[in-house]
Amino acid sequence: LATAAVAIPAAAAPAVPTSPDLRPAFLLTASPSRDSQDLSGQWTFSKDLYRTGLNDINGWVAKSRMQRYRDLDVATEEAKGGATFFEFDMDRGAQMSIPGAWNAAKPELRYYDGLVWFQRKFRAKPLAGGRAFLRFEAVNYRAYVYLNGKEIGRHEGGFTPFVLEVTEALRDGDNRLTVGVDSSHDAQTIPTPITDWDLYGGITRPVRLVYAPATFIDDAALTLKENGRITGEVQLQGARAANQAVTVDIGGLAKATATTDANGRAAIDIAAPAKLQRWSPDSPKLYDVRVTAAGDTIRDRIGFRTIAVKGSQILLNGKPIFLRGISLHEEEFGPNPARNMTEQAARALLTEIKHGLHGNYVRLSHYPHSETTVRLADEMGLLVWSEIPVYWTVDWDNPAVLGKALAMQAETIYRDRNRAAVVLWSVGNETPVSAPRTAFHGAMADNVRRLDPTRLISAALLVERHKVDGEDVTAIQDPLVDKLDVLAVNTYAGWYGDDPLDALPGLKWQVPADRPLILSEFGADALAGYRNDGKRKFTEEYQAEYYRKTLAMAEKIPTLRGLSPWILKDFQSPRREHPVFQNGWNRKGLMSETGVKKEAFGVLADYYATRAGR
Ligand code: GCB
Repeated sequence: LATAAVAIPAAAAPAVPTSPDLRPAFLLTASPSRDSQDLSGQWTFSKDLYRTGLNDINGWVAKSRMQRYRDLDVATEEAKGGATFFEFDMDRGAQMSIPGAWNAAKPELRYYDGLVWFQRKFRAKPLAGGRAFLRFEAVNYRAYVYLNGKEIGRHEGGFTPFVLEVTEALRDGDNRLTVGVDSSHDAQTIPTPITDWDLYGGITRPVRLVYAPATFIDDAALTLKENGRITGEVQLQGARAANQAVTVDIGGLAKATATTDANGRAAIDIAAPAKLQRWSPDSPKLYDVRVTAAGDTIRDRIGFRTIAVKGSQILLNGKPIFLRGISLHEEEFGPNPARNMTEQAARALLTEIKHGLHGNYVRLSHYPHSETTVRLADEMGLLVWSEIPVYWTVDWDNPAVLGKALAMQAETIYRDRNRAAVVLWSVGNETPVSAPRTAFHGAMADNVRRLDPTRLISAALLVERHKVDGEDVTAIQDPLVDKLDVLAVNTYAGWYGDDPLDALPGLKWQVPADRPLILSEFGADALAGYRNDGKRKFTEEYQAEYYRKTLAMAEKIPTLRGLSPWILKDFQSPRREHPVFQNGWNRKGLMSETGVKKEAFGVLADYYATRAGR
């Protein structure tokens, strides 16, 4: 086929802001191995639709009556009598279980979108001469954090961790932690308010109080290189961080030593031990890694593997691999999900992929999923596509928004770069081609390449249909392909398009011959249990037939190296309001929200069972 004559706008020079490594002030990536206190449990909360706790129209008297973060025992103050009064009391507020989204917690908060204050009291026993930090795994979307009445810090971005030092503010004994959580999105947030998933405001992932010595190991990262060496870095923080001896022990098989530089950073570079077992989905071997420096020790469990692209092949540990996957939203099974990814909830989802579908891969869409999920993928053996929610559109022309995207990307990479399971960083989903958008994604891709040159870069692109020499052709017309290692497209012919299902296997595709391609999405809605002869949309039969025909179409694409159809289970979305079939649920799941398998589940499982043998 000749190349279709379509004008492609050239990418403008990207305006890349800020420091090259975008490392957050503190990472505490191995915090589960440290002395720490889990602050999960019952928190009190107070709605604040008019944001009176942050500011008030006049900013004076009413402000102090309404500031939820004051370190104040309201009942005691009231008992004194007198003129003073308050219009909040966090101590006597209603309670909610944290982590979790408020939308599922209380019926009156189902569609609440705005500011909510949360409070948790706890007792602490700080280490003499040591430091203390709060590590939030995720707050959706903005967080305003106060400890004992003092502002500790803020964070924007709903799916990435942040660490705030509280050494000064923390009391030996009783403490009052207050967090204002603002779920509202606008044209300058990532994502914007326009998506196809639910809001889920709240402190959606665990919060820990983490203790560390005055000088401590903030982070240690290791990777197996194709040249057979294990390289990485160890970062110390604190007054004695420079010039320290560092030891890295890899499961007793190998030991590396190094010395930190003036910035507290030590480079690791050793030959991989001969006995090192490579991590793969079939054999997800993880090693206990122990890092010691300046009297501090951290532990992590790390797998070692290589991932590369050669021509149109994806090579895992040097061998071609086909990605048998599915897309996943962060929604546990059940009629009223709260985004509470306990290990049990994550395991249930990943087990359906690994053992139900015979998969070896999961697309964690459309934002970084919980640390629990990614660690489980490492342990269970599922390759991971990771993405940040640069979804449909964001404000492409705005350097501040690009700055947010790069920071989110960096927070994700620093969080997950020890996870062997993660092989693909995606820089966007279905973003319509334009020069500013391509420049934005280009800057993101360059950022990823700089921060993590060991993994592959992709993006879920849109396809175009054209007439070429009178023939109907599906093609990728997107200048962003130049920045990507693996091409990926979302295709919905047979669902959103007018093509009859029987036409799908005959559709012609025109894609670059020298690059691997993944169908990052395809899918069709079906209401579990709605059945007929298969000619009607929303029936299980239609969805199953759609899968058969789309798989037949996919088989004919010579560079196809993976699939992650849309999606494992039905998920909540305010876009989906058909009163019979949807009722607020996107029904493209292969399973219902409660886990009932639809006919198409079996179609994909059978296909992957045969694919696994090829
Ligand atoms: C897409 C989006 C995904 C939607 C899906 C749909 O292309 O990437 O977020 O949920 O289509 O169901 O339309």
